[in-house]
Amino acid sequence: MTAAAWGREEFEAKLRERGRAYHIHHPFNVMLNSGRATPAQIRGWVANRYYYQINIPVKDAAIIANCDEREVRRNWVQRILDHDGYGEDAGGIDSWLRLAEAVGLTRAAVESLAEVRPGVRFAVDAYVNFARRAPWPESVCASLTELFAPEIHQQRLATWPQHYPWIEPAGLKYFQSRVSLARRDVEFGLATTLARFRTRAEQERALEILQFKLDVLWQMNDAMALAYGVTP
Ligand code: AHQ
Repeated sequence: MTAAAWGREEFEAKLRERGRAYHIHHPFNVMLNSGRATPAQIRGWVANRYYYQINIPVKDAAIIANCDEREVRRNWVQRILDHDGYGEDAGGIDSWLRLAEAVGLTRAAVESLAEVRPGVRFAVDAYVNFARRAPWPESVCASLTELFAPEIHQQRLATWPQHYPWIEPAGLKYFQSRVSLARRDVEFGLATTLARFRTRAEQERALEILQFKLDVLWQMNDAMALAYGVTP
């Protein structure tokens, strides 16, 4: 006897419950946002997270390549422009390089990827390769870790200026931009996931996919904690 599908509200609640495994709770991130990080740990985090940032539009392009629905592509293409830039807007990747300069790194050093730890690279590559081969609704579902992203960006904006006065405030522009963009992204991603994962088995699969992406983010923090330490 197959279990009955959850209603929309219950399914959404189950997705949101997974927020307890979001990387906002990882000791490395807690250290960053509680003011205990050294400049070297912050520089390591910025240089490593750059690899994630430059791969987001690659991941999103893979989703579009797998998607045969024009309306979905029309929506999703904005995410690529948000990161790569469009017209006068230099985009989120450029903002991340601005953050790199604000924490005392050079653009060239960060763009060289020389500092990217193997565990970070493998986690990010796992996410991009997942999006390349999975049906596009599964990759939409994987992006739903952004349900929890506005909080982490707001936490940085609320804590970094007083904890890290040595970081040039202009460098925090990326976090500011993501608060509203993450909310916009999630509106479409959540509606699509709730609509496309209908049976109980599909809904359980959606939770598995979200957990995979939560593990990607958690593993990135594990690798950085190993490389740079977690200051108690
Ligand atoms: O800056 C982030 C971003 O643009 C995205 C896109 C989205 C996706 O498609 O998987 N996920 C994501 C995330 C961003 N920032 C992370 C952070 O901690 O700064 C959080 C991350 C996410 O929650 O998945």
